[in-house]
Amino acid sequence: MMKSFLFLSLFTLILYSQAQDPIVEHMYTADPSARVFNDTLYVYPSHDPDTATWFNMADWHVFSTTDMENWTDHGVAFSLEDLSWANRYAWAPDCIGRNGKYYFYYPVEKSMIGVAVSDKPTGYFKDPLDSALIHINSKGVVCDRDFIDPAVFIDDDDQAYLYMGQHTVNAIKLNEDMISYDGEVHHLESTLGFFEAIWMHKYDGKYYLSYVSTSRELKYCIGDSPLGPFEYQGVLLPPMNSGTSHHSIVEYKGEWYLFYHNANLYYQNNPEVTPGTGLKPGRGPHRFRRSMTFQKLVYNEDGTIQKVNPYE
Ligand code: FUB
Repeated sequence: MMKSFLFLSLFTLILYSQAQDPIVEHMYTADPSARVFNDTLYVYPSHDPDTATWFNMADWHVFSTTDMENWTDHGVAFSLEDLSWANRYAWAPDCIGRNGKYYFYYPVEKSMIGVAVSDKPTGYFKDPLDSALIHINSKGVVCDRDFIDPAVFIDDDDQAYLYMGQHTVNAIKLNEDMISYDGEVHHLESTLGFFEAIWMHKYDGKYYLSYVSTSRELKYCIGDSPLGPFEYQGVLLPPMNSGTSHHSIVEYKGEWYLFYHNANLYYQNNPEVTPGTGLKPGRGPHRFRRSMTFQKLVYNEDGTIQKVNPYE
């Protein structure tokens, strides 16, 4: 018994002494959506409050880097205070550039997705609709839990797609104006063990749909079209010590990166607290005071992606 306890303690120590560091330390950040605009990498995360004991987020900051080492916080780019139609849960956002404008998609109230627009990737963004772009009661939406986690993707033919949902993946085709859609809601397969945090990217002509699964592992599948069907490929990242690990995948300066979050900044700031493990993250503030990080992603020759080891 004592032997296995010693082994476990040592294992935990090794796990956490090697875990990935937060890329910003002055605030808690989660759900990082990384994008490249004009040779600069921008990250659009959620902002977990310093004293959070639940997902009570209220605004969004934008961060940028040109060397993957030094990060600039551009400050608040959009806030719940800017909305007349929602006042809770400023969760995982995403952003994309098109025709000289930047479109910031964000979930609120666990039931609505909004869009805000700016001339700059750092904002300030403005709500052009004064209402949600799509919400849980919109015609065609199927979502058996929260309606969250928008992720935007523009294909090579210029068609833009917005994915969102929890447990069920809803996808819409955005119109050219990026602030409306064609009225139809598509539903992607429910057989992939999808939980939340969908991300779409294209590599070598194939569509990669990655997501946090019901086992809290980050998984991915590949298809020949942005709306599927998709074939399951495997796990990209094991469960994190924060319970959630919402990610994004981006190519920058010839390298591919996986951005995600863990609870390492919380444990760094609270050394008296014993960390949970990825599989058993436990209950506590670490689940709501998260920190974004990233690692390189490596493709195999056949287009599959090597599993990331977050402890190396
Ligand atoms: O940050 C709030 C929620 O936690 C996100 O919407 C999920 O993806 C999870 O990371």
